Amino acid sequence: MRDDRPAILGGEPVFPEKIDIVRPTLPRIAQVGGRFDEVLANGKITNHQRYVRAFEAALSARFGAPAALVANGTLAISLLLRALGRTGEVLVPSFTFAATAHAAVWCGLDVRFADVDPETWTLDPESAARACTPRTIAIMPVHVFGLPCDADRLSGAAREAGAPLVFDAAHGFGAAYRGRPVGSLGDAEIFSFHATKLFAVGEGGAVASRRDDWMAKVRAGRNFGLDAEGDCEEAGINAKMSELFAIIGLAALEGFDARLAGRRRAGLALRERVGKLPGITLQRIPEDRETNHQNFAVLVDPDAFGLTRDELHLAMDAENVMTRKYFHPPLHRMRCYAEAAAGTRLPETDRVGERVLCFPIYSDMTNAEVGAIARALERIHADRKAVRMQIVEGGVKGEKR
Ligand code: T4K
Repeated sequence: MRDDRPAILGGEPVFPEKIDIVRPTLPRIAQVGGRFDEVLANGKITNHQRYVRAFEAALSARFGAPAALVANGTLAISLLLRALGRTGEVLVPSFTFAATAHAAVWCGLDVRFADVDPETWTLDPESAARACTPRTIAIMPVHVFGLPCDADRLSGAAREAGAPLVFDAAHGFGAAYRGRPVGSLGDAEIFSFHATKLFAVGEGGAVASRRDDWMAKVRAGRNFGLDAEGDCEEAGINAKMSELFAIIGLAALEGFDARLAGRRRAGLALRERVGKLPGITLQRIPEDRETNHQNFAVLVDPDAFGLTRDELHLAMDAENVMTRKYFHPPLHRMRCYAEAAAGTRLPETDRVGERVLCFPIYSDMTNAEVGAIARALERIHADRKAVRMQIVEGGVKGEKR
């Protein structure tokens, strides 16, 4: 008879070796080797040459808004915020990766946090509107896990506050809101092309905006602030993307729509299998939005599921399935934001942050992989009492993140 006990109780793990939360799909040498060879031979390897310009043109066409490539998503946010040319505070969700707020702090700006919607986990337009002050210089929501924010309602909040709406779209490449591609929403959007992203280049990022004045500043700012005469109106930084990454980006773009379709299949299959378990809640996808399934996240209700999120994380680890608590702790609970968050109450962010757990999702995920992840969860849930006892009494420890 098959031993279907959870691995944490002595059963065989559903995967023989640890599977990563992310498995980037990157172009192979056959697709990029010729161009690599060309730039390595001619030495035109950085400072916005042929392939960075071609990649930028391709992205602009995709977004329906001019794009500027930079070294990573964090610098994309910083350059954009500096281009606004104002001092004050940036309104951000606290349920996001640290870079969203850190980039503002690195520009000498203050951050202020607002709460998320309880079902979509993206910035709640009403909470954002309430949190704005006369010092708000921008509202920066995040398309968290690839689900576009409620852009139209946030746009209303931004108009009322007299502040631009700039999206942290680090997760959002390929997603859409009311038929409009992420990249063309609000006053500007920034992207990350980090290895962990659905559209992965390695390291890289972009700013997309129809505001010519901001884009001119971003373009100068990523190259030390230099103008054509060699003078600098403002002190810039080095945030250039190399030709090698641009070559990878161009090749990655070619197969992207097929990868997005694969990701959607995997996301829907995981939602179908995992979402049925008691105490597991999925991110709600409103009908007017197309997620790109950048991450597969669930909330674990400890009473209804019978285990806490942290206990499930340990039990999945024993199954050789890497899970991550993106984004816990939320930013307003981080030591570096204690002062900025003093007196701020974010009950939905706290609830989501305490319960969220991200599972592996890949663009080339197989049905067998989806099935094994679901089976692990099902059997952990079926044996939840013994699993808890094993963790508590056996002193099981694992990775904290
Ligand atoms: N805004 C938001 C909302 C963001 O999420 C991010 C970044 C940014 C802004 C800033 O964009 P960038 O400046 O990064 O372009 C990752 C990434 O470093 C970070 O880009 C990302 N968000 C954040 C959510 O997660 P870690 O610390 O979780 O990655 P790590 O090294 O623990 O790896 C996680 C998984 O990925 C493992 O399964 C291994 C796999 N992996 C990782 C790397 C680095 C690979 O397969 N290949 C790789 O090269 O941070």
